[in-house]
Amino acid sequence: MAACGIYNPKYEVMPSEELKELQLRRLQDTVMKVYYRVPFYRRMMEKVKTTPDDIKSLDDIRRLPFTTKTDLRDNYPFGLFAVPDNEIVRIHASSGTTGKPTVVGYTQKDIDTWRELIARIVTAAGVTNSDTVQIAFGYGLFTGGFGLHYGCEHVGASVIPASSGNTERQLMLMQDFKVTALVCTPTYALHIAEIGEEKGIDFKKLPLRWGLFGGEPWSQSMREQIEKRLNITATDNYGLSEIIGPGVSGECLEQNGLHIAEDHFLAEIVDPDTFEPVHEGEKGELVFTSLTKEAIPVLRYRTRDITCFMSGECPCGRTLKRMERVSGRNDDMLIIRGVNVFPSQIESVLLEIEGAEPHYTLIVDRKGTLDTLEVKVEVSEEMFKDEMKQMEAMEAKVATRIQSVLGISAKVTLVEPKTIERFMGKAKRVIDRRNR
Ligand code: DLL
Repeated sequence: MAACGIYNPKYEVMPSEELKELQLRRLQDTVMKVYYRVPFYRRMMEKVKTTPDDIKSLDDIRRLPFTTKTDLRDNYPFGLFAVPDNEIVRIHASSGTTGKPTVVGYTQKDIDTWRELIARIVTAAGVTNSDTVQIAFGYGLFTGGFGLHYGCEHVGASVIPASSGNTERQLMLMQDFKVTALVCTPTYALHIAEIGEEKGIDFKKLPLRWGLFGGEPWSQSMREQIEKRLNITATDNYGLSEIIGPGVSGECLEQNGLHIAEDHFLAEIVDPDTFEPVHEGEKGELVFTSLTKEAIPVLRYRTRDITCFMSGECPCGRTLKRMERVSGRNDDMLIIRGVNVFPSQIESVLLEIEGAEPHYTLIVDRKGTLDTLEVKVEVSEEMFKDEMKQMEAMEAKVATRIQSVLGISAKVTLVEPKTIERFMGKAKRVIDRRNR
């Protein structure tokens, strides 16, 4: 495995005691600011009878209230801002499925922090000033495009702000501009690979080496597919608008967990039912408190994302704690006949089966009182040309695997190649008809 550089060793390899002291100072400062500047937080803290003076150790974070997406929406658009309007230099928003978007603001210092955090993750993922980076995330209110853009420029890479969509043009740019790194959602990377293959592009002959993917959950098997088809090393990076955007955590070339920018964000993993911290190594909901943000600091923001902290040191030398890849969100988690199912678990099963393509839709419905799950999955061209008998055997095989791995029965329907919708950004793979 190629060794990756470390962008800011002072913080990325900071001894843990020193880091904790820094976090405590920054936490105290943040709590003080929100208490005096944001009426919402003042009220929330009064409710739980906590004042800034109560925060004497990092464990005292548990005395602070949680914040949720609903709180941000209720204070739409700028109610949680902690600085006067004239200090805001950028606004982004994340589109929700319903209603108003969640709005986030940045001061110049926030933008500088963000740029540095992206510089760290892209360096960790192999990108240097010799790279040409194609950013195929949407540029706009979504934090993906602009977020990655400035950080990649900051490390001195040549940045192509391709934005998402128009896949044929993406492929043209990739070839003509000798792109070495692709940045987008994993789903879009796969789509680019697919269209490229259709056009007869041999990715092995291109200088493309790195893929930096994030914005949605993806499985290890999906990573292997993308790496093979695009002939690259693919790393995962994670973030959310409410915290800063991308740059909250990212994998190094060890590809074994995402290092969290702990000097800027204090991470907790809690049991989503009791809100108590989970035991070491257990999965739970990721919660972040911002430590340096000026425009819109957040206390104990419930991300809804499910992961766990990883123990042990990373061979890359970074001391920043690692989290496992996010397996899904607890609000995306399907409960089918009482069994908790993450779409990513089904994806892993599908990708292990020869002939199944990584394009699928999960349809959940209810017949009487019984939940039903249908898995529609595309098959490869070769498989599709096979005899009916073989197709039936494959359907049975997929259903058996789902039953043995997840403990639920599913109706499996194989569909023709290229009939399931492709996505340029985040994929939507679940249709839940139960609550209509
Ligand atoms: O998706 C920020 C981002 C852009 C991250 C580009 C990485 C790359 P939002 O639109 O606010 O922000 O969506 C945040 O997306 O809570 C997760 O559920 C999901 N998510 C983001 N990155 C990952 C990832 C951006 N690497 C929500 N793995 C988060 C799994 C991810 N889920």
